[in-house]
Amino acid sequence: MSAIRRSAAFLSGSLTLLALGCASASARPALPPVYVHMNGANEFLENVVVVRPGQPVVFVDEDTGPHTIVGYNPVNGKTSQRFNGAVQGTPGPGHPVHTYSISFTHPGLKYYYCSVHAELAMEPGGLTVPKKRPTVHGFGDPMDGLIIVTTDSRLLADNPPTSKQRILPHYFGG
Ligand SMILES: [Cu+2]
Repeated sequence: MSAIRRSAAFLSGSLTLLALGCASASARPALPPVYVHMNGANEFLENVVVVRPGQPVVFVDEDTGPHTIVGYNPVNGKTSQRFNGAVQGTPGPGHPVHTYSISFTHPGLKYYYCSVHAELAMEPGGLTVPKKRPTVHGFGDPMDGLIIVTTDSRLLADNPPTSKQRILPHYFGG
């Protein structure tokens, strides 16, 4: 191949890359949701997940009973008006599941709990944390979780594998 033909081929490749770059900038693909599942253990299965700003977190109720997803501020104990969802239960596999979806504009830590199965209490140090309601069945941990909103790719790579699946067949129940 002559030098001219080589540079022509190179130029053609560069133009293709340039065109692809423009296409991805003008029509950015939607970020896939990150799923958090609830089941009969009265826990959020993926209780820490990491998302980018704007990326949806979808809470999926695979339990027979209802749950809520309520954001709170551990510093002042206040609950969120916007991050405040409720989902109904499902009879089991083959039946539809109910979901609650939310996304966040800014990086930060988004704490939440289920007000059916946990309650907020102030610790001696002054921070507010969820505690398991005494009458609730479970393994002792309160039903709560944390969403980390960030652009840090190392943190984003740490999501549990189950957070990629909308339905986890083996987690129906209770
Ligand atoms: Cu709950």
